[in-house]
Amino acid sequence: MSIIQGSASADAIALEEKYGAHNYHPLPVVLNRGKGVFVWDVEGKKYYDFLSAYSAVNQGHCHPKIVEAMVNQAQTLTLTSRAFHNDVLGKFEKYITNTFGFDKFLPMNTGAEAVETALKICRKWAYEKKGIQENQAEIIVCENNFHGRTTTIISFSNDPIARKNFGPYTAGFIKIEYDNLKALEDAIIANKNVAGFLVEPIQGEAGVYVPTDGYLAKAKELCEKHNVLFIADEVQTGIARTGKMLAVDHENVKPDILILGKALSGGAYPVSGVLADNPIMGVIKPGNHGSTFGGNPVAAAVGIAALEVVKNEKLAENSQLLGELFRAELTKFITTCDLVSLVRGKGLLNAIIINDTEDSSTAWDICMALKENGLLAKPTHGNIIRFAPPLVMTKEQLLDCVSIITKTLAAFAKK
Ligand code: IF1
Repeated sequence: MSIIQGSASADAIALEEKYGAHNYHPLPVVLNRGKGVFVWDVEGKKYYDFLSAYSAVNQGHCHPKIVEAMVNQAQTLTLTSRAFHNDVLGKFEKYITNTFGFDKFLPMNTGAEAVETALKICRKWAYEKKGIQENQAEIIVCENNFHGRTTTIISFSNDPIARKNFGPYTAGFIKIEYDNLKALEDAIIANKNVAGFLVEPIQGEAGVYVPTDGYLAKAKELCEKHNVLFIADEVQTGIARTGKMLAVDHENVKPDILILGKALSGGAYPVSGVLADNPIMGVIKPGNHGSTFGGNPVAAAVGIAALEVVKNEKLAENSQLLGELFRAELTKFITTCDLVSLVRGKGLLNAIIINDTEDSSTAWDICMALKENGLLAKPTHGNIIRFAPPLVMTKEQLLDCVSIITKTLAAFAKK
């Protein structure tokens, strides 16, 4: 069960323990290979990956088309900075704007940077287009949000672990309850300086919290009515994870600003960015924003390949079908015992709620047992386990996984 002393795993963990900052508490498994829905540890044990690097590896580990695009570009030209043009960025911009139906794309690297970019665009739009007085713009955010780790983003987090002792915090944010339209309308009406509403279509970190049907569409309507930008953070929910290309597609919503990251590269490389139409993106002028690596040729080549794979392999459709099957099978199991109170999610972004207190170790212990049984998943918020496999999974593999999960859970239910 535990890591054997002197093993390759123990050695790798000891190195991180000694020389790495302790900003994570990983499951004790050391991986050195991945292919499709599988990863292998340094002892050669094979696992189903049910985290997909927090939904970055939607296309599966080391997808040959993505790796090929990356290697080819890496052997040709890796970085020019944006001081000069490169011959791949424009192609990526054309491809991604056509794919999602926007006029313009602004490329960055990590999700947090893309969120920062969206916040900056929203504020500049507020002063230059909406006519809000300088430094007065407010952006509405939701309780229990997760948008990244920068000082500004953690300023509007309400997770004490992510936030405490990192102040002073950035001003200009109003926090309201998630999935509460009245709270949104009240906040917009109470403050004439509201410029935008930043929202995750499904709250990932909060434990895969799916809002009421119609919430996103009605929130968008409210924003439109009051000239407030609807900013969708689809860093985790986007790129087919929830059974549609975007989670907002379930409600036919087109955000004013769309934030993408993670699976935009299939996990091969940090690729993120923001999409918006000309009246909004037009506020950004040379010198206002940028990044040394954003829009580099490798990122651009990888981004095109990653999106092509999603379309060619119909990953949204597969995610939708397998997600329904997964929840149906888990629901069947839940009725047989008291261990799990709920399974929820959309597409292949799902979570189960363990019937125990938030500070209990049950979810962690279950994840350790799942690991022994050949499946890797990670608890979130104490008693919630997230299940998010790569979207290239087959029906047979999913049923195999359901059997591993239900057998593991059944062993705990008896205890
Ligand atoms: C960590 C969770 C997932 C995100 C949304 C922006 C970002 C993220 C909706 C920032 C990042 C991460 C980062 C990872 C844990 C993780 C996570 F558990 F916190 F909620 F995915 F489920 N918007 N999510 O979910 O993107 O800058 O990291 O590229 O350890 O921070 P990033």
